[in-house]
Amino acid sequence: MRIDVLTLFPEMFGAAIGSSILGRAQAAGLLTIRVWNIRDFAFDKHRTVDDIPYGGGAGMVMKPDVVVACIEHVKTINPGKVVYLTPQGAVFNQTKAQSLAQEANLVLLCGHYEGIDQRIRDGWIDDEISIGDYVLTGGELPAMVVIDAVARLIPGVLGDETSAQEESFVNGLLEYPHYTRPAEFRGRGVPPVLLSGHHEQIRKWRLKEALRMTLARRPDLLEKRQLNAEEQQLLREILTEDCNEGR
Ligand code: 21W
Repeated sequence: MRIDVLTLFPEMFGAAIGSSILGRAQAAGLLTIRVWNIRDFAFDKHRTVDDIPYGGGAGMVMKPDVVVACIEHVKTINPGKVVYLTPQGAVFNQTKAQSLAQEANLVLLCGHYEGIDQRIRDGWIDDEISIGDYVLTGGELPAMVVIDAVARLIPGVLGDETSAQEESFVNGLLEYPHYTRPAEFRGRGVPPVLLSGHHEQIRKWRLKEALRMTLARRPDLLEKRQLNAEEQQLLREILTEDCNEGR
């Protein structure tokens, strides 16, 4: 996959795309990320990228001529969908990450100030994404979030091919608790079943704890998900245990 990022703050991307997993994916030729400075496409000697809003009001708006010059140049190299990161976009989730991971090419546009001129959106943007209901200063961190979530779904990017499929959200449950050595740490043990070597009992315990965690913290996920017979039985056990708790 090739991803081109359009931003006024290209230096923000260094650590995120150069480090460990994404760096290795690029070295392996699985992923190419190129970051463009929108300011390089300005037309005047001051390299102006924004202007005051028509109709008045606070803040500045990114200029359509400059942003479109940047988009059109990048599109000669990367013909992918242009995705604008904006608080007004559809909220990003794992399903959206999976669908973007099917694309061979993506162009991510990061906004700043009050955003971009509406005509850019009307004529040059294919998709708009938010990463959640909180206010940031720009689209750069959201672009990095999208890149990270999408890149790890590309086959070969994670060391362990299966881990991206097996985890939380993919099966619709939160993860079960993890333990490593030592078997006792400051008076706290490890659930004995995990030390037993009984793989079937361990599988059942992990499924039950995943259900318990999801019920406690994300009951909305349980409502969305169909439970099979084993999961229904484990959930009934959890509910009766909780009834008796603190008795
Ligand atoms: C924040 C731009 C707020 C515009 C009232 C009047 C991209 C983002 C962003 C930003 C506004 C994402 C205002 C989650 C985010 C992003 C910068 C609205 C301010 N209020 N996902 N004017 N959260 N944020 N203008 O902030 O560009 S994806």
